[in-house]
Amino acid sequence: MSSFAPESKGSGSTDSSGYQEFDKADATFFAGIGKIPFKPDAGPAETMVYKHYNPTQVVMGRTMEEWLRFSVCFWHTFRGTGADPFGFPTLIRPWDDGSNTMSNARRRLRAGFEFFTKLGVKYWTFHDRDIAPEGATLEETNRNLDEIADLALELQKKTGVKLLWATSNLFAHPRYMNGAGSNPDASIFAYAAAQVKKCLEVAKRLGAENFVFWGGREGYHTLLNTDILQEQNHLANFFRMASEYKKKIGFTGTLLIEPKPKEPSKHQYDYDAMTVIAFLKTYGLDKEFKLNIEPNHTTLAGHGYEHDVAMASAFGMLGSVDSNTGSPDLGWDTDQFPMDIKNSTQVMRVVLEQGGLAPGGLNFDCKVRRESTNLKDMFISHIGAMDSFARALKCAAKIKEEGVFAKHVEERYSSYRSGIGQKIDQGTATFEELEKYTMENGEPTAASGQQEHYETMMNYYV
Ligand code: XUL
Ligand code: CO
Repeated sequence: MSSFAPESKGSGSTDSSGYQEFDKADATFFAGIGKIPFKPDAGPAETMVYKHYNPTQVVMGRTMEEWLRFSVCFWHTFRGTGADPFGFPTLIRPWDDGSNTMSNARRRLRAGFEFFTKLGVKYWTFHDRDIAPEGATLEETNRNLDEIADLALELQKKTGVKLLWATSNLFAHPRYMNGAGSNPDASIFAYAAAQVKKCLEVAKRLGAENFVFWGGREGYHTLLNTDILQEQNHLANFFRMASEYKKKIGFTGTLLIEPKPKEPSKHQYDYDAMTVIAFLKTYGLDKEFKLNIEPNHTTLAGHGYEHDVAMASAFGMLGSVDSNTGSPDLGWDTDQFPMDIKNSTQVMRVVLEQGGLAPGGLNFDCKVRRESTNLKDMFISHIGAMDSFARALKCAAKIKEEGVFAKHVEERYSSYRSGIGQKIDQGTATFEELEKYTMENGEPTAASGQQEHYETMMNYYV
């Protein structure tokens, strides 16, 4: 069984036998598993039910489904094999023969839509190369993508599942080893542009609500061979052209950039939320793009879990969230399912505060552990994460409704509501005035930050 290899060429090899039963249009991929029910009184070991996520339950004026906008990602859940640098695939799916053929791609897609439907999520996401194999030429690759997009459209219509976002894989193929939009070779820049052009067209056809750019190899390993200013100028031109083409074809989805500080590049240009916001503002692109924040990337950048979500939102730039988590005791992108309710409550506090995520959502850019080999584990992982976020939504709503945090934070900044503070806040104070104020008023009294008081309040809610 070969592993997921987006770079492997050709779609002409013949499928191995034994998979024909899954080729039928009405094939069942998850036999014995029905639609996951809401069962609030379920016991601890009943993990194939929702105990908190009740899509129609109204919280602060909207249904849970409207607030949470869950999405399943195709790459981890239907292309992940569990292979790692030390071992072979462990996640062998009965419908997947491991080949990079079109019939295997169709089987995976049908399995995907059965999974989304049984799980009860309304959205999915994909990279162009996850769903359709690369051909020997760009023309053949585009034909493959079109053919699979036809099937995706049919399955979307049949199930009502919608596309949260699409993205181009500009990092797996060897041609992109030195980057795509920041590549030192213009012909590779051109190839990447052609790939994104096609993917934008497919995204439009499938009604994608957003389009994501993750700068997989947009960065450098050594400054000895890199012109960092030229590379970022080129990258900005790449984004400008994408935004122009989006408008030209009438694609209305939001363009999103997903920050990540490292992996695979030693340093990536889209390091974290503030770096991306500064980049977009520097190049005059901040009205055309928003951010897709992935908390595992945030923690890799050395920040707290919810830092980038809060930072992007504070600047009106939070578009969507790749809701996953790292392992706090490991230093890499483990893409685990988010099960920590305190973390997800912090995210949902920001989401409530900004009035929702739409047209973005909570996309599970997560993979089951390579040891979680049952088909049921695919469900349990998503159910557990969805329940965490449903609980988080309820906690965040209670925090907002009771307003205790808001009141305490407001008090902390109350000196800015009148007098000299108000002048600072409004930007009308001067250094001379502040010197005079300080001389007249003497040494100020520093107030306690009361971190433990706030942490204890948080524990009351979670
Ligand atoms: C990689 C990652 C990507 C993006 C989409 O770390 O998060 O899967 O979400 O390219
Ligand atoms: Co991601």
